[in-house]
Amino acid sequence: IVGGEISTIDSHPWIAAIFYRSRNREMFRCGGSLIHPCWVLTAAHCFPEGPDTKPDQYSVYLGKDALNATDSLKEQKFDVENIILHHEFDNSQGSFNNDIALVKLSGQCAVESSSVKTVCLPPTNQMLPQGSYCEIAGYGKEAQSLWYFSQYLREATVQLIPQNTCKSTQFYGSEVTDNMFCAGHPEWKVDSCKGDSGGPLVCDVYGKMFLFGIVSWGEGCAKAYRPGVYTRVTNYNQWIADNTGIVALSEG
Ligand code: 4AZ
Repeated sequence: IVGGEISTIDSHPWIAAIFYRSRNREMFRCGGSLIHPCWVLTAAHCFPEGPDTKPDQYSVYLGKDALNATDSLKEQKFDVENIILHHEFDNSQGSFNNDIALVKLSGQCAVESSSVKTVCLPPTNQMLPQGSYCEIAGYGKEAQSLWYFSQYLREATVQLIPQNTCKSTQFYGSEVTDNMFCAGHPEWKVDSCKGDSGGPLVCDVYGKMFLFGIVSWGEGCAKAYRPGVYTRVTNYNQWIADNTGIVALSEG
């Protein structure tokens, strides 16, 4: 997160930290969001092995304030039973269309606490007013030029950018599909960045937070006319239901 502030997991208790294990070393890979005690929603590009992704090389932490420290009173750690990538995820043109994936936690799944809670999926047709403010959070880099991730969970407020604006040639043109939306800062000082991928963009609807976006891509971080691009979660309620049985609020 660029231009944000240190946060605590209790204010974003649905955040998951996904780690990749190779030769007994665990490396932070991506963020994610707990949408059900057994399911984390994240980005498909977090699994560059594609269809060959091996679930047993991944683990998921919930309730984590800091990447490089363990708080055994708050944290819950899980092995991964299954990873479902969207079959139409397409990165051949570097475009990240359908950048969405589901991670199934193994065993008893998440136990709710002050630092571990699920986030709600918005109803399919839930629109947000243009210029709405939403929150992003993650353990990603604080500036594009840094080589290390943030030690602590960070959060920031971004503003939704009208679809036509983000599809204009001054912005991303046709790289932005209807499965994506853009959010940023009027002076380009706030953005998601490398390491925030897969994590949540949540917006307040009548006093309740809903997961509207998944951090997906962008050209650099906090660059003028190059805002963060997010997977449009409301386009995938059917896909999520088909793969997990979870139904978005007020549809079922
Ligand atoms: C990345 O490389 C990445 N500014 C994530 C988010 C953004 C750019 C890059 C958005 O994971």
